[in-house]
Amino acid sequence: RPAASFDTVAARPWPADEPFARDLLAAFTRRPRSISPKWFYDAEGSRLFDRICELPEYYPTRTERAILQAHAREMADVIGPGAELVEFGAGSCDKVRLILDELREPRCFRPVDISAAHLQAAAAGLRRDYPGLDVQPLAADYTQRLLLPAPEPGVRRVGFFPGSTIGNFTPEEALAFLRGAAELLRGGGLLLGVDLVKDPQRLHAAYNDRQGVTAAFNLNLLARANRELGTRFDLSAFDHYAFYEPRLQRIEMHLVSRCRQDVRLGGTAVEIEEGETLHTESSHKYTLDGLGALALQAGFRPGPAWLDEERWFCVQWLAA
Ligand code: AVJ
Repeated sequence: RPAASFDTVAARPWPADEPFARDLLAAFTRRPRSISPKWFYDAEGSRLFDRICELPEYYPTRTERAILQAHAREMADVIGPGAELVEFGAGSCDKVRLILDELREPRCFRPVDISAAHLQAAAAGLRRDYPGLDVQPLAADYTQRLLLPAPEPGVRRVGFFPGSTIGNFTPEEALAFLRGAAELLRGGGLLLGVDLVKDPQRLHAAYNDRQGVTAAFNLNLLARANRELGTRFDLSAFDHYAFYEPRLQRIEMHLVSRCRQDVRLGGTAVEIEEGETLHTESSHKYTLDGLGALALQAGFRPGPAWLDEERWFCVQWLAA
């Protein structure tokens, strides 16, 4: 291969206006370096996340599903008849089906998700399988204030936020989110899925699976940048590193540089030292008491909590 071939490839123009480009540049120019985990989820990242959910070490998805399966009737009773259901970050809308199957005369279902394409497909599937249900998808970022029409008089609005997605928020962000949700859901409530504090070894294993799927998921952030932004990250120059920090009750995921390296982000040259990290995700774990206190502070009244036998995961009802 002629040595010139590399240099004659015209560099792709840096898409400076794209939100991912802006966030990635900001991530590499602040200290400590960190980026929002929302950028994991392109098509490839979503596929890898689906594989994570099937891993033997990754207990949250199957544990929450078992809790929903075992207690959906009781949950539907707490929600009550004729409710409007709003799911935050609905994705493929598969968990909510366990609730919908037991819910009496739901008035309407509003799945909210940033990915419009994903949402339309999920809504079509729900309309097919629940012919009487009024499905009203909303393509929006649920961390911002949601603009929803006021429910008809007498209709209780109930939120569904499964998957311990709330764990991606810091406690301060979780409080802000819950305050907004309490306001939106006043008179109804929130059904919240939360991963619980447990043996650190178990937590560690869930984010360090033997097949390396979580590592691929983490590294996909840089692979995605290479695909979408034309960066030239060498994926073999970074290690996946995930650990539990008990004092902050959270898993931290990082990409650690294996060597000193220079990367170009458009017009900006970034120097990365050997051992330097990009913090890509935090996944906060809660105790039942900590969750209850946070919910109270946000203006909810904690009600029943459903747990698995091992007490690894919890689906908590919060009355608004
Ligand atoms: C989707 C945020 C709940 O934190 O466990 C899984 C994402 N990251 N493995 C989590 C994730 C690495 C997941 N959440």
